[in-house]
Amino acid sequence: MDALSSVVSRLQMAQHVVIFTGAGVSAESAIPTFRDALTGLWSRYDPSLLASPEGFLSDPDLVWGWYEWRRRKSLLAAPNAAHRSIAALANCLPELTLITQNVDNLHERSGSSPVLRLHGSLHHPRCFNCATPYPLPEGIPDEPDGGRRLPPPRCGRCGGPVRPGVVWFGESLPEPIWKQAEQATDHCDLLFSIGTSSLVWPAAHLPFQAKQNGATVVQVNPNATTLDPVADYNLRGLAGEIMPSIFHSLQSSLAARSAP
Ligand code: BV8
Ligand code: ZN
Repeated sequence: MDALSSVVSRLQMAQHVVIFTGAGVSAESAIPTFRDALTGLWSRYDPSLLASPEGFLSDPDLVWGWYEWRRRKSLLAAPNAAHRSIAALANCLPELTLITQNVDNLHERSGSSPVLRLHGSLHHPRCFNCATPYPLPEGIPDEPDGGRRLPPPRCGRCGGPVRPGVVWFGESLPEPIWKQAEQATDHCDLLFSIGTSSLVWPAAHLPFQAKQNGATVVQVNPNATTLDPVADYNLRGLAGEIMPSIFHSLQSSLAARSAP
C-alpha cells in the first residue's frame, strides 16, 4: 500500500484530526510564503526584523507599507484546492481542529470554521498603544506592485499609530487560542503538518507534541523540514495536489463502505 493510501486508511479510523498549516498552504494562491514575502522594497530586510514591535517603532512607514502590500495580495488572492479540501474534510470526519500560522484569512474564506489563528490576521489591525480595533476602509488597498512606505493610520481614540493585528516575533501568542491548540494536539490521533518549515516557535512544537502523545503525524511539503525524522509519513508534494487526492480517496472509501 503506498503512503497516500495508508494515510487515507488512517484517516478513516481517526476520531480527532488536527490540521496544522503554514505559509505553504497558500503558496498556490500566489501568496508569497513568509520567507518569500521579502521582494522589492523589502528584499534587503530580515522578516523577523520587519515582523517585530522594534521594527515597527523604528520605521512605522516601512512596516505598515509591507503589511498593506501583503493585505492587498491576500485580498486579491483566492483560496486554492488545498484550502477547499481541508474545509471539505471537516464535513466527513468525527472531529477536525484547524490550526494555522497564516494571517491571510484564506482558510476562513474557503469555509473553514473555526480556525485557530496562532499568529493573528492581516485583517484586524489595532492601535499600538491602546489596542482599540481600527476599522479598515472597505475595498482593496491601492498599492503599487513593489509596495511602498506608508504612514500607519492613527487611532481614533488616543491618536496612537495603528499596527497590524498579527503576532510579531517576541510577542506572545494569544493565550486562549494557544491553549485550545495544545489541547487539540494532546487529544488528537492524527495530525497533518502542511506547508510549514517548522522553524517558528512555539507553533512548530505542535506536531512534535502530537507525536509524543501517540498521534500519527503526516507532513505535506515539497521540501524536507526538521519534522521529517519524526513524521510517520512525509508526503513530498504540493498541498494543492495532495490534499484534494486525500479528500477524494477518503470520500470514495466512505461511499464504498456505506454502499448497500
Ligand atoms: C514567542 C505573523 C515568547 C507576522 C509570524 C522557542 C520557544 C519560543 C519562542 C522562540 C523559540 N525560539 C525562538 C523563539 C522566538 C521566535 C521564533 O520562533 N523565532 C524563529 C525565527 C526562530 N518566536 C516568537 O517570537 C514567538 N513568540 O515565542 O513569544 C514570549 C513568551 C513570553 C513573553 C513574551 C514572549 C512569536 C512568533 C510569531 C511570529 N509571527 N507571523 C507576519 O506574518 O508578518 S511567524 C511567520 O512564520 C508566519 O506566521 C509564518 O506562517 C510562520 C512560519 O513560517 P511558515 O509558515 O513555515 O512559512 P515558511 O515560509 O517558513 O515555510 C513555508 C513552507 O511551505 C516551506 O517549508 C515550503 O517548503 C513549503 N511550501 C512551499 N510551497 C508549498 C509548500 N508546502 C506545501 N505546498 C506548497 N505548494
Ligand atoms: Zn489608541
